[in-house]
Amino acid sequence: LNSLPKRQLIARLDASQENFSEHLASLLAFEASEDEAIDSTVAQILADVKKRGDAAVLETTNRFDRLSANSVTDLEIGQAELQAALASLTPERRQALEMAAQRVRAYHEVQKNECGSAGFSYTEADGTVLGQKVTPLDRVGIYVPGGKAAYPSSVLMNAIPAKVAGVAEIIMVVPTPDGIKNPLVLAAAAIAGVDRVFTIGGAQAVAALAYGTATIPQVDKIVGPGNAYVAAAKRRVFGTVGIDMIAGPSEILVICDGTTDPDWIAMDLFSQAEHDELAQSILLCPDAAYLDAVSASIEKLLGDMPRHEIIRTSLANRGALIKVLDMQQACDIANSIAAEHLEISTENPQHWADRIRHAGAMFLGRFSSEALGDYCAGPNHVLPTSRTARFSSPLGVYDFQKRSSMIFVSEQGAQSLGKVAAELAYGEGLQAHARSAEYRLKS
Ligand code: HSO
Ligand code: ZN
Repeated sequence: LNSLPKRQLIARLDASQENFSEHLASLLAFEASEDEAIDSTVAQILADVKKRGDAAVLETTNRFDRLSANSVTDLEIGQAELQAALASLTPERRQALEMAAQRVRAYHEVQKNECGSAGFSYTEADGTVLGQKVTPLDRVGIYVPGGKAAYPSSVLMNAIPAKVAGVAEIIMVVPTPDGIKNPLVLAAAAIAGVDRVFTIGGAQAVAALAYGTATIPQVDKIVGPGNAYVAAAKRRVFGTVGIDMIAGPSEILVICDGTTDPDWIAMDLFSQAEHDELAQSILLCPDAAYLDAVSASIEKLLGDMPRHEIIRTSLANRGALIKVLDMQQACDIANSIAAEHLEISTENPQHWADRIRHAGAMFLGRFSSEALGDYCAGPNHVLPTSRTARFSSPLGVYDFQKRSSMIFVSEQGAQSLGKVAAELAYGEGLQAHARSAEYRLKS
């Protein structure tokens, strides 16, 4: 065994290598597995719940989660039980959860005020008034995964912006195999102000929320992460309800100038790698000796991690320490990666942040570890993954709002607009449109 060559823990790349861009491309390649077998199972479950409602939800929950009940009503967790879960926490844990919630709420309150929630309107010279009205969604469903991936912090991150937006009713679903409940998840639901919680999961829960059943009310939008079945179900119900996004594995990209304690950076890379085997951790630095130091830190620290096997797999499959020419090149590469999380661990981080256009969240300076943002800095930890930061944004208050256009045309305005509209309507061959506009013209 000792004679076997020691396997490299994490790939080393140099951005000036000839084939660097191909290397990087294959590192970033992630196929959101659109498994046909999963998709057809999901299609059947959706159709079944749509047709048979509660009965189908009960049967599938019994089959997949070994949770039997006489009615879906029995699968609801009441407010008293949520409060009891909150009361069962140690004071330290409860205080931390409350502090995190309060900071996330404060951030999203500011976001609400800054993101145009008041709508707008303006008046033209002839008295015509045009504008936009912003309203919250009526009812939202939050999917919370079960088992290993049940994150109380994600309950806060999904529910609080909805609450701040003014969503009237929040329904949470959480798979509960064998009926084993996660008290921290329930406590988070209590703190966030979730209205109703059902212990159901998988495609059947997505279906119940999307179509409604006798017991589970139909929602307007479904948010929250889930496994391949949940992702496939969300894709399929999109259009009947809104969905947030289909999240891929977590990613962290660190740009370091080579002067941060290498142990800190190694641990930041671990912090995403420990989420799952497909997570991605990449470091960019102009100093090769510093990359050696981080490598040494990784070797030194990995063994102590309870989740070292997951970390090892994820670093080996999708991790990299990359030597860059200079900080500008690091920023260029960061823009092409468009990572979910970008740490800028340098002097004067704002200088480099100004050069970044694509990242779900930027963590500026040596003290801003991603872990702080995952729990309690305040901004949302639901972020665009798999390079989707090129075109999408963190989950926010705006995801729980919609906009209506407002049009008031004055009598005078109807004269000039009527002529324009009628002319174009005749051009399109639409008589009734033209007449409708012309009726309002003064003869
Ligand atoms: N880093 C995850 C969020 C999370 N981390 C939850 C810990 N708990 C999102 O990419
Ligand atoms: Zn995390």
